[in-house]
Amino acid sequence: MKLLNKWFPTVGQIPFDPAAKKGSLVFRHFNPKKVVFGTGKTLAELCPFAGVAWHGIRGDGKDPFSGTGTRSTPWEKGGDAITIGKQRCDALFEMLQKLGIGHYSWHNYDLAPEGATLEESHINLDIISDHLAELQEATGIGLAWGTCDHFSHPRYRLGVATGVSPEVYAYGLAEVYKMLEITKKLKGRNFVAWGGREGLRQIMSILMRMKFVLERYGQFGRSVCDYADSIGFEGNIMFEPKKREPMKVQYQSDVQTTLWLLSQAGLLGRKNVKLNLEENHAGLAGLDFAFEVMMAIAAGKLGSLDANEGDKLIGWDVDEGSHTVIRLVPVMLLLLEYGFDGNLVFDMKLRRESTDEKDPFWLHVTAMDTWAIATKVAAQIRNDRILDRITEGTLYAGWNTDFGKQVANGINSDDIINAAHKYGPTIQLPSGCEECINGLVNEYLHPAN
Ligand SMILES: [Mn+2]
Repeated sequence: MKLLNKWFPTVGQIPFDPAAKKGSLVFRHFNPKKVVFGTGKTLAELCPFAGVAWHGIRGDGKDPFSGTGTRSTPWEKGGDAITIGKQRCDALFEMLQKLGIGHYSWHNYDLAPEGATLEESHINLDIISDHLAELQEATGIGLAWGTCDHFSHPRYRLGVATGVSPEVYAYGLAEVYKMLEITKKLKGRNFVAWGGREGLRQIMSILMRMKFVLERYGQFGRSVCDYADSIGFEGNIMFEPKKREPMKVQYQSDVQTTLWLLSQAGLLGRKNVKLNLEENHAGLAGLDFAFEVMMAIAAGKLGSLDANEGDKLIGWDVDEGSHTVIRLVPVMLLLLEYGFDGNLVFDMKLRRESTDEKDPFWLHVTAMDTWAIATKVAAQIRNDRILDRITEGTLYAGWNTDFGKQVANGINSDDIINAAHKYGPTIQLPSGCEECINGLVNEYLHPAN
């Protein structure tokens, strides 16, 4: 397979070379072929990474305080809009191929230019997706998921599905229909419905319309799912919680709120309706990523994950690259225990200060190594069943007694009352072991030498 090499001429294929001298741009932990102890699976299988078009190729260093980027993105120059669109695709695939990343994700207008009419936009999407199909064929890189940008254009400033305008509702839905077709054409694994501006800034502006607005949310979601079925799209339709930004409050705030909305919409029972979760979005809701993943798994609705990292000191969605191992260990424990059929999608961007051609590669290499370390640590913890010893052997041991089993199997009110009298108000409890567990995790992260 020929290595694409035009847009990042100073970077070659990134090798796995743990012995390389410090500061080298190499993988030290992500060896895709390595079978992870106790799992029977390779790191590549356990970490199904995907790169993204929006931050990965379109990101130029803008932040919420700047209208001007700081980085040169040469593929944005030198031709008409279609030529530039194709160059964006080429640059994305070159970057992914050099990193050994097997999948990508995109919004409709990340890569294809938006036209002056819907028809023109659709033609552009046809042309660009033909080019993507060729790149997929040439590199073996596949589409993780497609989605629509329903937050950038001014027409979407007051929402789409839950917005004020039936014309905008129709336009946005027609864009989704087209992007579903394109995603199917590119053999995309899944489709994401995030929404972006489905929320509010001013509570008084919606008080009298709340019921109507939430009904439109459900109707829009049903239309997306029905259309996917009608064209034979076999992937999941994944709804994505995010509590705020760009709106002050978004309706799909967190996993449990989104599950409730999907339930109200009559969509929760559909097998291919899932959730797409993101580390930084969990943080904006004041929740741990692992908690959100756990709740989605509990509901049988985990679809895919956006792999990035928020900053607890910054109040907005910073989309930093994953680099803190400890945040990912409990997530990987869940994925190893319950299985995972989605992708780890790098919805992460360079800082505005990072301007070197190599920086996107540092971003991805660091994130991939971080997930690889977390995977190996989680597999070791799981293999040792060390958490089971604490939870089953100590914390929840009472539920293994005859009385525990009797309660868990269902117990009538008379037996409950009799038991409460018998055991009385002073009941022996085990320690919660929090400090012990913290120390134990450190033992796995940093084994004593
Ligand atoms: Mn984000």
